Amino acid sequence: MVRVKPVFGMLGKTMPVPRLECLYGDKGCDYIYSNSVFLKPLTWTDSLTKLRDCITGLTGYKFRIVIGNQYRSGIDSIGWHSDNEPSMGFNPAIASVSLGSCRKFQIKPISGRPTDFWLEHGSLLVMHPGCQSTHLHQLPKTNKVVSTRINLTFRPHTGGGR
Ligand SMILES: O=C(O)CCC(=O)C(=O)O
Repeated sequence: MVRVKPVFGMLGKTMPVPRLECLYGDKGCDYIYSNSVFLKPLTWTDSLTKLRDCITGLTGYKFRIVIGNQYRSGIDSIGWHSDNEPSMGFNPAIASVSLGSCRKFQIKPISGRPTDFWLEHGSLLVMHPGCQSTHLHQLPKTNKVVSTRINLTFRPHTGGGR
């Protein structure tokens, strides 16, 4: 996996993203999030293509990009957010595969209480259409000693607006 260490902008400041990221996908399926991090897709590898097609077979959802996140230790994380970037179209289905260390994943209604899931090696979590409009999710930091975890989120890409 090729990894980048992007920075994102908030309140006029730039800060490092607390994880490593990469994007694979169809040609031209560029991805931007938080109005500041720009990812250009690398060409699908054979393994990622097989995994994508297998998840499509299981779920019926089609995907054009996959974002890889590497959490190097418990300090790496992703804060509360929804995956609502316009490039994925309205109400995207997102399939998330976890590899490596088990980490806590939390999901909550926009103004509700979180539910915890422990995402084990080899698990598949599917966020169905609608989820990104009504819920937020995060992978919090942890004080526990954990080694590397890789997360792959398979996503649609419509190229533009809603
Ligand atoms: O690592 C995870 O399980 C969550 C990743 C995530 O929330 C995202 O890529 O938007």
